[in-house]
Amino acid sequence: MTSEALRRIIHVDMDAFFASVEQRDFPELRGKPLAVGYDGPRGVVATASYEARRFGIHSAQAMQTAKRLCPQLIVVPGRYKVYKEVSAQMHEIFHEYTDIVEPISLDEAFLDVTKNKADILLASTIAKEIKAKIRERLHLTASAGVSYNKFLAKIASDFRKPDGLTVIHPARATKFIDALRIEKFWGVGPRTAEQMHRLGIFTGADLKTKSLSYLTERFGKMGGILYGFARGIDDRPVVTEWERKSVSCEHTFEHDINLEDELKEKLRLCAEDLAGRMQRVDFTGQTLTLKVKFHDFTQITRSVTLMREQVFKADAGFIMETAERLIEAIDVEGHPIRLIGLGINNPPQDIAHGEWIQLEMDFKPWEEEVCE
Ligand code: TTP
Ligand code: MG
Repeated sequence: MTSEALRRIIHVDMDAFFASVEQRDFPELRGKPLAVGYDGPRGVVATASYEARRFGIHSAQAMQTAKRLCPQLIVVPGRYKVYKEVSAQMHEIFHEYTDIVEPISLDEAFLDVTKNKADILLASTIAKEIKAKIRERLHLTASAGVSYNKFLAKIASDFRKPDGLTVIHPARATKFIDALRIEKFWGVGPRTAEQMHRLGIFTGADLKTKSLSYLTERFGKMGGILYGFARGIDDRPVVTEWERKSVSCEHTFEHDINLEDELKEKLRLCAEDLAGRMQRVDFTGQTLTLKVKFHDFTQITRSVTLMREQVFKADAGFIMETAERLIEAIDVEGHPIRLIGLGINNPPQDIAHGEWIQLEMDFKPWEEEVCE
């Protein structure tokens, strides 16, 4: 086992999040099939209560279909402000144990508790405490998964829902993964799964028979990641929100600048610096922000966000081109500049996360590894 076996990672995921908050705040909704979402001709289900899920109702389903499946379905609009507040309260609990918390969505996060503020040895003890605090303080339930990397912790939290706690011990990981259906692997969406099936890959054990070059030739970067997953290897760190949200750099000048050529030259150096940083941490984002601080310490920022699927990559040329357009719109005449900064934020949604598929409840090959 590699040194990553020493890490202790927890994945926490609230149960039927939006629906549970509604049932908590409106007791008349408890025990009833409930969908949160827009109740119009084009409305979709954001989430459904567990009572509604028994009728086959699920997230992203057309609301009209959901109502056909369950005519007594109660539909309420979402209250995002409340969900955000609940999310912040969850994070307060997480931070009682560690500051290495990576939010994946409002109701889901990874925690690295290898070192923790409470000096608790077992991550499962921390997971239990977090679940208890969520119940006591927020009157909600969460499911938690514990393992030595993110891939397995995520699988573990989905293993028993709602209100589950599952531990995948390092010594048992390989056997667990061998039996795991390929659809359940992080990053394998329906299309990739189909392609895998055509290649005779149905389980983790099948995946493990394929070489690294075989997988990367067919699945690119994801192939390499899956090669590791099949062997229980996932060394992605838990990245805090602050680290993940942006990459930036600032240059303060020895003397204030007011010549356009000089300014552009400084901007170019800054763009190169930024691209280098992005490359080092493998970061892309959709928004570029320019910060300009003038000699009198007043400051302005200007941003541009790219359309849907475009991102700023570690490409100094493109960053510079965009930054130049931003700076041209600023009136620098008679306002010497003492600092410029460039930053990229707004990373695109994690594709792998978007393709995540629920683990079926009847999949229980490692009963002895389930500690509740
Ligand atoms: P999930 O954690 O995927 O779902 P959930 O918490 O409702 O249910 P589970 O018990 O299976 O974890 O998503 C969290 C919230 O995000 C969910 O309550 C509503 C919202 N959401 C959407 O708005 N659209 C979607 O397609 C999905 C999947 C979730
Ligand atoms: Mg959830």
